[in-house]
Formats: sequence, structure tokens, C-alpha cells
Amino acid sequence: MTSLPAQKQTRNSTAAWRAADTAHHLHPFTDFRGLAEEGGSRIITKANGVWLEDSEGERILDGMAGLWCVNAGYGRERLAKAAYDQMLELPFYNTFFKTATPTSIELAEKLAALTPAGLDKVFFASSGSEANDTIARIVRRYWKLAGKPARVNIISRVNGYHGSTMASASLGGMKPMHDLDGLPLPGFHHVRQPYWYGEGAGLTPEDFGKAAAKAIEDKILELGPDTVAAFIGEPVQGAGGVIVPPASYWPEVQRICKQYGILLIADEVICGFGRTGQWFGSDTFDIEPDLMTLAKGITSGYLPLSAVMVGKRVADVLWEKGGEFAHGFTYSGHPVACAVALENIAILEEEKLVERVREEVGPYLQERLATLADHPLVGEVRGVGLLGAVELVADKASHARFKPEGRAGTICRDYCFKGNLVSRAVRDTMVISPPLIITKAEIDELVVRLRRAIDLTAKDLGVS
Ligand code: PXG
Repeated sequence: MTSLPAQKQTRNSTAAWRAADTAHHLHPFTDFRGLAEEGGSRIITKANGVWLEDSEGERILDGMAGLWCVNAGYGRERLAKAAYDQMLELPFYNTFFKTATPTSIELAEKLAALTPAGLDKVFFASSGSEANDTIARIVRRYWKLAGKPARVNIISRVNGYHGSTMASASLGGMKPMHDLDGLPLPGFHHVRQPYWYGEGAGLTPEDFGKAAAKAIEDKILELGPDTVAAFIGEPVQGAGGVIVPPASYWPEVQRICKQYGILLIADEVICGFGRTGQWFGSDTFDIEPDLMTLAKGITSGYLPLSAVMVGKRVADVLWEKGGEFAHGFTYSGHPVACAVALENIAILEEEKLVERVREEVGPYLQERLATLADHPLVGEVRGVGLLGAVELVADKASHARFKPEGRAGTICRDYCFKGNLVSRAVRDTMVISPPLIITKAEIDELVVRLRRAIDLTAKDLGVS
């Protein structure tokens, strides 16, 4: 038996991993010093199905599908094999200089068939952020070519999330991200979100949905309709706290965009690939977008890949009048990532996972989560498909939060994690987004663990 070098052997311990992580690794959206002072990271070493395993051998139920992305679940040999085979066949070639690769072509064709009618052209990138940067450039390019160069403004929502690059964070409406370095960039504007539970006091969901949509029209009129290029929104805001808009919202948004000739962009990075019980959130909410952002579930997170779906209205202009589109990434259409995406989509189709979310596990998760509504700490339970949210409040009647905002959520998230459940806290909302393969028994277990964490949180907060 060959023995590993001494250093390798000692590395294989939680303490050693943590020390090296603390010494060298800057984590995203993390207070670097705070994490170190808390003792460092939990080291995730393996996963299978909906279960993670950490370096201490603990099994953790992954209620977040990684980061809203591992739709097909962990441990899929078919995806590993697709990557392996493609790496041997052709690990990389670019799509820049009059070249293409079979898997990038096949995936483009497949995405055109899967997405709503008219979205027939695809531009590839590697992350949701890159895809949204690409969209910002495409829409401005489109209007310039269409003879309306003044149409540069893009409207999005407060508390929307579209990524972490300068342009995609500008599209997003996350204040702490803007505060980091003076965003948004010029030309990015934000309007209120369709968050009835938090902001709809005194209005029915129906009326509030219309009022939230009207905020877009008001912004268009304030900026001047001839200066507005596009509106972008997630069908359901994910990172913002699983904000499911009232039924009146999207039809009204669609109408307003049509009325003022503005491009409508659906950011499907979380909602896409079955999460809401249809292939895309646009199918669930009857949205007819001109452009669509895809990422995450496109490969079930096994490799980084994103795509911009471009509808006929925009594609025709870029095609006919555009000349060179001076934009692209080394890994646009990466052949291995595309091979994995194709195999992943084949799994979703063959195992009917989207139908499963719509007809079986989606309704079951919603039903089970709804049982938490009787808890003294729970203000609202909402969701669609395999997206769920549980709002923690100090006062159910007034929807008032515990002070400071976010404290209850953080406590609860930490109890979830200690209790071997991953649920993310968005301020004081616990969010859930498990792999689409989750079973009913695992959903039961998820809800038991979540209730236990909420009970412990209540105790800490002095609520009986
Ligand atoms: N659009 C949406 C709707 C997203 O949710 C992005 C774009 C950006 O994708 P990339 O691949 O560039 O990260 C996202 C990403 C969280 C969390 O904590 C959510 C995301 C990313 C990281 C953390 O909820 N969503």
C-alpha cells in the first residue's frame, strides 16, 4: 500500500481544513473575520440524493439544493460520465472564430425547443451574472440598432437578485451590494417589489399586485418612455426571500411593457428547469419574455453554465443590422458544460421530474410547510412548486419583526444547520428549495427539522 505524504494525511481532519480555509480562503457574501471568530466553516465533503455529508461524518438534509441549483440531486453518475466522455473527446474548444462544438449546438437547439415559443436563439456564458451582463449589453445594442439610442434605462426591482458583477449587481436591487462600492451604475433603476406580506398592508393581494406593477409604469413615465430599454424580473424572487407575486402582477407587468414598447426580461436562473412545477417560471406565470436568463438548474450545478435566450424581436435586429456583436467569454458554449447540461435535461425529461414537482412533491411540500403556520413565530408560509418560504415575526397580527431585523432568521438558520438541515435565512424568512428528487418522506423530515429549529428560536427569543 502506498502511503500519502505526511501533510496530506494530517489535512484530512476538520481542524486542519478549517485552519487552511481561514488562512487563505475569502468566501462570498461573508464577514471574513466573523467567520474565523466563529470557528470557521463547516466542511462539506460528499453528497448523494438530497443528503450532504460533512468532514465529521454528519448527514445533512440539503433543503437548498446547493444554492438553488442541484435540481437532479447529488451523485448522478450519468452527469459524471457525460463530463468524462466529453473531456476525453474534446475538453475545450471556443465558439468565437467561426467554430462551434457538437454539444454547444445540440444544447442551443434543445433550449430553443424547451423555452417558450419565439425564444429561439441562445448566447452562452458560465454564470447567471455573466448572462445578465450580456443581457444588459444586448438590450442597449438592440435599441441603438433599432434607431432609438436614447433607450438605455433598465428597470428592475428593489430586493431583486441578478448577480454579483458590476452590471448584474446594478440590475439587482440589493442595497448592501450597492453600498459596497457605489452602485448602481448609471441607467439602472429600481421599483418596489410585489411583496404583499411585507408591504401590502391594507390592500388585497390582487390590488397590491396591480399597485406593484403600476410602480413600473410610474417609473417609465418619470424617466420618459422613450428612454426606457427594458424591465427585468425573476418570476419569483429567490434570494430576495421567495417572493411569490400576487396573480394580478405579471399580467399587468406584461401589459405595461407592451404598451410602452419595452423589452421584458425574465431572469429564470432559479425558477428555470422545473423549480416552479413547469419548465420555466414564465410558463407558470404566463409571462412572454423577450429575453430569458438561464443558469443553475441547467446543469443541476454540476458545472458552471448559463445561457441568454433571445426572442425573435431582438434577435432579428441583431442579426439583420448588428454586424459584429463584440462580446463573449472564453467559456461561452464550453463543450463539457454543454454535454452535462444535455444529460441533465435528459434526466429531467426521462424521470419526469418537472411533472413530479407540479403534481406530487410540489403540492406536498406546500401542504407540509403550511402546517408550520400555527407556530407563534410564523407569520406567513408561501411558495410555489419546490420553492418555499416561512416568515418569522414577533407579532402575527401586525407582521412586525423582531428587532434588529434579521436576528430571528439568523438564529433559526443556525439551529437548522446544527440540526442538520440546510435552510437559508433571508433576513427573517426561512427559504427552502430542495432538489427536485426529494421524496415525501424526506419532505416530512425537512419540516420536522425546520419546526424544531423554529421552536428553539422561539425559546431564545423568549416566546413560548
Ligand atoms: N439571477 C438570479 C435570479 C439568481 O438567483 C443570479 C442571477 C446570478 O447567478 P450567478 O451564477 O452569477 O451566481 C442568481 C444567483 C442566495 C444566493 O444566497 C443566490 C444566488 C447566488 C448566490 C447566493 O440566495 N443566485
